[in-house]
Amino acid sequence: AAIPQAAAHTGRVPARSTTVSHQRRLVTVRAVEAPGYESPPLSEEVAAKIEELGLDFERSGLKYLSNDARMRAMDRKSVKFEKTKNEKCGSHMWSDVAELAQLIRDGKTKWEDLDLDDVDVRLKWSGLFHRRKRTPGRFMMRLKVPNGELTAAQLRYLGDCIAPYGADGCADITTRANMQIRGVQLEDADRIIAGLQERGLTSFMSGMDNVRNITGSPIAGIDPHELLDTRPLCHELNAAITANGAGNAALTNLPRKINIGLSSTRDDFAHCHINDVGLKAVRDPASGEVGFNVELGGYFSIKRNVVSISGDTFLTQEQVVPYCMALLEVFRDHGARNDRQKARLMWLVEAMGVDAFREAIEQRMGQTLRREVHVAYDDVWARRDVMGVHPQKQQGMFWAGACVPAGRMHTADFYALADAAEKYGDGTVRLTVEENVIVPNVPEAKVEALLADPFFQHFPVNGGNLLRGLVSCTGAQFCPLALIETKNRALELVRQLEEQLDIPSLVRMHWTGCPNSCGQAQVGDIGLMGAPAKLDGKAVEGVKVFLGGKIGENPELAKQFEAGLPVEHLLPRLKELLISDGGDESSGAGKALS
Ligand code: SRM
Ligand code: SF4
Repeated sequence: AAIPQAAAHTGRVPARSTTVSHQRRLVTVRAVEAPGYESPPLSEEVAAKIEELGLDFERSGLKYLSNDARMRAMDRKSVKFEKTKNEKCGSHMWSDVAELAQLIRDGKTKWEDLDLDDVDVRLKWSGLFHRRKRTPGRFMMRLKVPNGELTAAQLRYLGDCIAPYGADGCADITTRANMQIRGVQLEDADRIIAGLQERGLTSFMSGMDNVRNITGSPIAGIDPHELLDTRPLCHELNAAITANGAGNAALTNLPRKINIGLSSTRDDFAHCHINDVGLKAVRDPASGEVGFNVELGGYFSIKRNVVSISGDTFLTQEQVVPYCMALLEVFRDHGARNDRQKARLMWLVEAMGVDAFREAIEQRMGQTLRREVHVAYDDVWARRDVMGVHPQKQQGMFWAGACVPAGRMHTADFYALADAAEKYGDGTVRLTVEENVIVPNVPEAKVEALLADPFFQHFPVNGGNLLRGLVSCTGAQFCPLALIETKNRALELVRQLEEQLDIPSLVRMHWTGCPNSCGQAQVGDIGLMGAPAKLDGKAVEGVKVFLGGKIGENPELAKQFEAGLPVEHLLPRLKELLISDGGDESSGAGKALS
């Protein structure tokens, strides 16, 4: 079917290289020109509908959509969030947040008196997630950390941001190798955001119907096995999508969230298979060129969990940013807006077919794309564990992967990590999608001292085989959707299991507090998902147990093994699962996992 053409971007806004140039020292990132967009002219039909609904077009999220998408967004059956966006685009919060903060500082209003949709929904466009249910008046602020790379100065700033909130302030490394800070009060938010932007970071476009943090290889640029360094592309893509962190109104009203990940080795550290757009580096056997095969549509949700399918496209490195920008426009203008459970990219790809989807992107790029490249390997590639100390491709240099238990960090941890990165490495760190941290570029002569440093006892480089593989979503401590508490419970169970069992090899245990699966339960060797359960006839916190998730070159989602297991029964059940068939308690990981 012919794809109706919406307004592609015209004109350009000047490059603002601050975000990118601030960000890096070791790798040179090209300054990015953010695309300038024009609002497509209103069709008569759309204008009449806007009038009928009494919407303010200039303020609404309809502005940059195609006329077809505008009609679908205004459909009577369209969902609540589309209505909220039609009334006022979340992009207005990029400036409104300063006004609201000032009004609160001046004592002229309180967060309780502000428009409910602004506080609880639209502020997410600025990265501010009100935790009304768990900690009313406190916000979680989600950043964007392309390729998970942070500098010591940025780490110290994040420590400074949460320090004033005392016991309410903490932070989490996320399953998208990103950072979220907690305890934030609205009256401080504009200043925190300004400080982030001064330091080459942003929180804009990190929630609701926006592109999520772009993930890459956590050992990019230092990995002896990588085909390319994913960092420049992650930074450039992030800069283009977010208009260098300032916010890009034209790409902020997507039908739903969208995840993009880039992998540079057969390890697939970015988990391309569970990203809406997975770009997997390959060397074209014919030309020798290194580019990316595209995978499309992987995602998790309450209703559907699916691994990506081939997008039958090969991209050169230069095509990555234009391809993703065109793909986002196609998603924006053609994705479903009347059912949020059917709005993720996979549904659009399935509805259009892979070839028509590629053609729609080609039309917008104005060029034909090559088809997927087939690469045959005659060996098996075991996904590497990046925790611990490993030699880099640079002679005499090492990286140290350190466990951050359940990804949780406090003010002092930020300062100590920044100090450690400067003392032993080059003053930078990488976050991983397993919620851990890597200190790169440690000269051989400093490795011993690093390992003996008390800080690395707290964030162990040689952590236990369960701790090293632990991933946990936020859970009931802060998340309104959680069915169970996760992080603290997970850590306590890991402590007990590591004390009681001898676990001879890495076990990846993924905890997720509800079926949205932010903690990626289906990816783990063992996945635990918050679910209802009964004990002695009473409703109690429970889990579904998933087993056998495979990651890396030939990924498979874990399968449900058990439902309705009360959390009280978890310790004995996990012990059972971890002890091998014939096993005594020292024989290690096994039975159900093998
Ligand atoms: Fe998520 C919603 C936390 C990664 C699927 N996710 C939420 C919210 C915003 C719910 C809410 O309104 O509070 C959670 C915020 C809790 C909090 O206070 O932290 C939340 N998601 C997270 C994080 C922080 C979990 C973590 O501990 O690391 C991750 C932040 C990533 C980031 O930096 O942007 C996070 N979320 C994921 C992932 C994993 C991934 O991206 O690989 C998934 C599954 C993969 C996917 O999206 O396909 C995921 N989150 C969801 C969903 C289900 C999406 C869907 O299509 O139905 C929701 C609910 C929604 O969007 O309606 C959700
Ligand atoms: Fe919250 Fe559920 Fe996501 Fe955990 S999986 S962070 S409980 S939405």
